[in-house]
Amino acid sequence: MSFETINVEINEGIATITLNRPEVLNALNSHVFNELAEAAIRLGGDDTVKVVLITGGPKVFAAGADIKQMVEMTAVDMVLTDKPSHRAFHLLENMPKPVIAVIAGYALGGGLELALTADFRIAADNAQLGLPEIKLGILPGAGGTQRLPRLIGAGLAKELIFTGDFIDAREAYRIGLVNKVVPVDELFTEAEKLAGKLARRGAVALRLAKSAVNEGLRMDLEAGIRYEHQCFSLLFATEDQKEGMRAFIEKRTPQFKGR
Ligand code: DAK
Repeated sequence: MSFETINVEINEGIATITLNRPEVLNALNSHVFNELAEAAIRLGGDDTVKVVLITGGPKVFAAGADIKQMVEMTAVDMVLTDKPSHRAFHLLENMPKPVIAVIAGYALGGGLELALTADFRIAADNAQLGLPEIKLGILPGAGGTQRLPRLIGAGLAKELIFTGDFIDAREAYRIGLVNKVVPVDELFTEAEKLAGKLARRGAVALRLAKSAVNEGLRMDLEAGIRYEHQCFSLLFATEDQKEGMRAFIEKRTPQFKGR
């Protein structure tokens, strides 16, 4: 897959999307959002891809949306240009397979909002995370005021949003913003290890488990539990369910086919 502002590589079922605008700390402009959307569509529909990693490389994740592109924009421009970022983030969040944000260095503003669309976040010990938009006279407008409180609770989210302060990886781990912190030189090995583990799970079960959590969060508890039961029941139509349970009984490792 060839893009200009991102690189996409696929290796043994694990796709890695790497942001590639190092000269501006991977700032996200509409071209990046459009390419992320395209990558999400292609990787989401590619059955050979089991897990997707999103990263900015070992130095920086992304320092936010491109301030130089936004500075002279008007409210009307914003109304007309909200589509690329919202579309890309919606497609990434709803990819029917696990997505892991692999964060080194700064993950700020739209960069952190991008990481919030992933299922998990792994951070290097050099990571700095924050939503500094308030210091620019705006607010997080690419999902930050919505996804962050759902992840870490309203009180902690408001603290980050209202102060614009950065937090380090340890603090991000303490408040549940990232799942794991590792030394920077082990970041990609750890991410690949986790991705490899997920790639060996049944793809249909993973897809429905992700859907049950994501869709369930949009429902009341009773509706969520009914939806969970539909997903659960559907899995009994898969070969993977038979294989998983037989393998347990026969004391062997299951070989899932994703069907
Ligand atoms: N945009 C554009 N350029 C950026 C940038 C950014 N967000 N961040 C860094 N750069 C550029 C710098 O301008 C500099 O370029 P030159 O001056 O060399 O040409 C280069 O990257 C290196 O940056 P620094 O020289 O500043 O590097 P430092 O190590 O000194 O500082 C820093 C690193 C990350 C602390 C600093 O660069 C910084 O504070 N950056 C801005 C962080 C920030 O405020 N981020 C939030 C941006 S607002 C929406 C879509 C998206 C969004 C909202 C709505 N819809 C369409 C509805 C999102 C908004 C945002 O993310």
